[in-house]
Amino acid sequence: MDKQAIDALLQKFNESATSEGNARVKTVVNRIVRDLFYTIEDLDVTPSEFWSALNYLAEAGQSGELGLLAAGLGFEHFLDARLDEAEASAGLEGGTPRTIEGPLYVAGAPESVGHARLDDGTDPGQTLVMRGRVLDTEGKPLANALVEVWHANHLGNYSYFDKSQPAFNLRRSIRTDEQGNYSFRSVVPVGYSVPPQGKTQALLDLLGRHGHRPAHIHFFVSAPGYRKLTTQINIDGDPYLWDDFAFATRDGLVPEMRKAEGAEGKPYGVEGNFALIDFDFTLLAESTAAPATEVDRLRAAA
Ligand code: MBD
Ligand code: FE
Repeated sequence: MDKQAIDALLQKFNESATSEGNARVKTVVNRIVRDLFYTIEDLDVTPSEFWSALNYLAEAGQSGELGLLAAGLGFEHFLDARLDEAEASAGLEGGTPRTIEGPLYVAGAPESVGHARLDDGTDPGQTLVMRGRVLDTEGKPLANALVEVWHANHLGNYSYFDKSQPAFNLRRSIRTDEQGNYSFRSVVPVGYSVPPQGKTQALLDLLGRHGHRPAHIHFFVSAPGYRKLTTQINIDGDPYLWDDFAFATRDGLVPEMRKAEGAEGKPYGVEGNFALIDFDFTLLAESTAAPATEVDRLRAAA
């Protein structure tokens, strides 16, 4: 079938509408269906291939892996790249780079002011202290900003999704103090890998790709009057640092991790050697000239 014939067929389908519906949904769905019809035509997709794809999506949904798939196919990074572009066009510059949220945030983590300990002392990972300030683009510290942090344990697993970990292990919400400072004590995370027997890995295999992420720490940083920042920092030296299956590593998000002595960390009660990361977050002032950075997305809450 040529494209004109496909368009004529779709035109007839669309004429079957008997009520107004939703204009935005109609525009987007009609476009996607048309593009998929073209794809089926151009690539001569067989009926069996079509049903296999549909079944694949159904199974990925049933096993809760669609968020993982969105990251692995680069959709999440693409949405970031578009937000970056929109901000640049609006002249919004100088903030900490954003990078993807991923599917493993859990709302409701314990909140504290200034400092938090994220681990409960049972995780055998190397002790980590991370600290810094939340700033505006003029370098002015922002008091009472909220730093939400979450990361994997020494096995690359996240609490809540990994039921062997205590509730909110390695997840906290920290308010900056009067000087705009935050700090936390935790353990150095290890990179995540998609479930090896899952639907995401099955597709990655067919694409000749791996499902590994380099070790990273997630953040939401927010303050009234500023654009919410969704980002991550990476642990330098990870073999997958620039080979992330979710394409989230960015310049500016790989801080140095120093070896520090207990004395340097005394305020946090750390004995002996530990890893130390200094990292400031810079928030852009809120603006209506670019799309909102607060994203509606179904998230777990505990
Ligand atoms: C993660 O930890 C993650 O951050 C992403 C983006 C996907 C899967 C697991
Ligand atoms: Fe993650």
